[in-house]
Amino acid sequence: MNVADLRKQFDRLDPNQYVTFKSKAHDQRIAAVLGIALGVTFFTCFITGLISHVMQHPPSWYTWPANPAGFYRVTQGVHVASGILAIPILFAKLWVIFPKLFEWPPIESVAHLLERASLPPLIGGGIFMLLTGVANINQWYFFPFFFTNAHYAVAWITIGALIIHIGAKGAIARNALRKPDAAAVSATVEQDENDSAVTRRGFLWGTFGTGALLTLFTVGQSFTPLGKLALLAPRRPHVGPQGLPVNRTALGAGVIEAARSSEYRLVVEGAVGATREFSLTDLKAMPQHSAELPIACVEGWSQSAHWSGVRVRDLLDAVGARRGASVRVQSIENGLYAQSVLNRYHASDEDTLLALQLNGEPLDIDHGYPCRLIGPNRPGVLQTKWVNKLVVL
Ligand SMILES: Nc1nc2c(c(=O)[nH]1)N[C@H]1C(S)=C(S)[C@@H](COP(=O)(O)O)O[C@H]1N2
Ligand SMILES: [Mo]
Repeated sequence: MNVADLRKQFDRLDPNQYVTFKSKAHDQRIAAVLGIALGVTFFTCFITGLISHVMQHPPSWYTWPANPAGFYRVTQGVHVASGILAIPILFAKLWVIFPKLFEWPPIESVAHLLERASLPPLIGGGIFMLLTGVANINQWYFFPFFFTNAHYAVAWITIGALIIHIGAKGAIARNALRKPDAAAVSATVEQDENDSAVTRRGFLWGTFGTGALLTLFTVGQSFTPLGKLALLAPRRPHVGPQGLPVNRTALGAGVIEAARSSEYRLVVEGAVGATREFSLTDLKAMPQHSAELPIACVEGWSQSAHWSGVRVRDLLDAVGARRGASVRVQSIENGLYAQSVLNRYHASDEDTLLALQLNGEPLDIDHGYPCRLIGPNRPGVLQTKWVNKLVVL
């Protein structure tokens, strides 16, 4: 048997003899448009996700600032919104390119091999990221791994595969978008009109329309002017005690008794071993400050509120701590989010408070009574509730 014969045998395996794809949506131009939309949403989601990660798990070489106060609220809102928007676009793209899985021969060159090899991590990673992200904002932990680490690691794999994919497919997409010569366009338009199934344009409208509706009915979870429309979001930003959602309740954290006890004391441990205790009455007797600051949960909801209480830096001054020290803030409870660290910018910021009041009322126990940390430009998870100890580091 010679090479030509072998080739013939090989071509006989071509699956395209058995399968046909009729939809007009299996089209290079549509694939290119969706690819660009997907690239933009994925990169937006990736960058904002990195910001979120750096803030929640600060690396030793970077100290993140306390200003602008609402920065994290915006980046995390955009992170969740761009992830949600990517969902219909990803599934539409997978549908459009599905016939490519049957391409024959399966591998034509080294570049082609590389491009094909990047597909499983790209598709698998993309689906994984969106699925775990949606599960997380719904606090639905059906998976056996720790969300934060897995979501972060797979993000790198996905974005790496995406970069390879763009490198391999960028030129093809550009051509597909440039091409339409008049004859081809009129031919396809005619074809579309003759076809009772979905047209190319209809398919794109359907995809982006779905994305727009999903966004419209969720983005209000952080963009409060649309708060009432956040019907598909797990939280609406106005719903909760004192006009603010609750992440973990006092009952859930098992702190009700300790938080309401007359024995409650805030312990402030100075660096030089100077330690002072404050009762709630002591805290109320100190100078009170107010700040308008958001709670911006990593899960995508956020809401601004009016907080009053004692400046953390005043408490640090009371134990003679040096300005520029960082501080560990501890809660009565000892769950996963029972402590957080204030870096030197956050500890000394005039708006970083141990809040005693929220929106003009004594703090609700679910929001952290008797006192909770609230500071500018912090992920919600680091706004520790039911605080009973500050340790100068
Ligand atoms: N002690 C303690 N503080 C906590 C939490 C917690 O589980 N325990 N959850 C955090 C998270 S994830 C968020 S988003 C905010 C929400 O504050 P809120 O419940 O007052 O709205 O509280 C933070 N403070
Ligand atoms: Mo949160």
